[in-house]
Amino acid sequence: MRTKMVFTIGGSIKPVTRAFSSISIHKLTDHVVEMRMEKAPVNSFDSDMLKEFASSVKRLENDTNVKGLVLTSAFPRVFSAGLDLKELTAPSEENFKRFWRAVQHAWKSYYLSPLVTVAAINGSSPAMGAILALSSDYRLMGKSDKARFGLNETSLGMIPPPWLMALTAQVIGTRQAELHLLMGTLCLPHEAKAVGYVDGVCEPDELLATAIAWCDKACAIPRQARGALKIEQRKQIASLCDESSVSFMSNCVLGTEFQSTLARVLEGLKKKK
Ligand code: CO8
Repeated sequence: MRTKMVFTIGGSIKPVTRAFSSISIHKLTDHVVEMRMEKAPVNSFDSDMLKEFASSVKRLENDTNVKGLVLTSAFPRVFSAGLDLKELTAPSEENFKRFWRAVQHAWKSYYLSPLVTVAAINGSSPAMGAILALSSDYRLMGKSDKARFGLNETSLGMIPPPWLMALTAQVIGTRQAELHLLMGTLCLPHEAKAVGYVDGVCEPDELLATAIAWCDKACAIPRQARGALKIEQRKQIASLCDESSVSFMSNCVLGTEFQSTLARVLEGLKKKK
């Protein structure tokens, strides 16, 4: 257990003791907070991180002073490496389904949040990392010749669930979604901008300030109208993310193609050392 200082928007500081802690909240402006992912080394999402992510969003929604959040990473080269690959390695069906329900819950909490959400992508952001960015109201990526952004699920042997196919098509258009999901493309920042994955690319030292400025502007739109519009635009895609999607993913992830591809991916990550 470690104690962590959590800053609330009202300026008060609450010490919170948790068994795990992968996310911290920092006040940025009167109505905007930074939600910083800080699970070393690469912000991979295991069950605990998923739970903490969803509960952090909920806590911010319950704070009447907070209107918007900027999602960031504490690590300079990685925004998020996506789901924790260890959670996907030969799980029992029961454990996998429990994990996937947590994935879906965390995603829906963020995708349907009435808060203004902006992703400030300061490094590589494959798979679930990209999904969180695509689920934000606005996304900005820092210039880099090393960072990659994209949906590489198929190259891992994972079939993107129907709600992810729909989300991708909604953001980048049907034809581009077909191409990039099929190829599992990982894009450099300027390529991600050209595809429409991100709304803007800026110098790394301007990333946070640019994200805050956009978030502040969106927070000035009347809250009820803004929130209702967002739900209307998103509820159909969110409705695809249900128990049938859990079974769909269970068939894929427990299958031999995914498990043998994953073993090669893990081997490749080890060999990098
Ligand atoms: N899970 C667990 N551990 C990971 C992951 C991961 N996703 N990614 C990296 N690591 C580990 C590495 O094994 C390494 O561990 P160790 O230090 O013990 O050897 C450590 O993190 C550091 O990794 P790197 O040395 O590779 O760090 P780099 O900064 O050089 O590179 C990258 C960072 C680019 C993120 C790179 O690690 C990478 O490409 N990782 C794999 C990313 C990936 O393919 N993720 C897919 C996850 S599956 C997923 O998210 C599917 C979502 C789909 C569905 C939608 C539902 C919501």
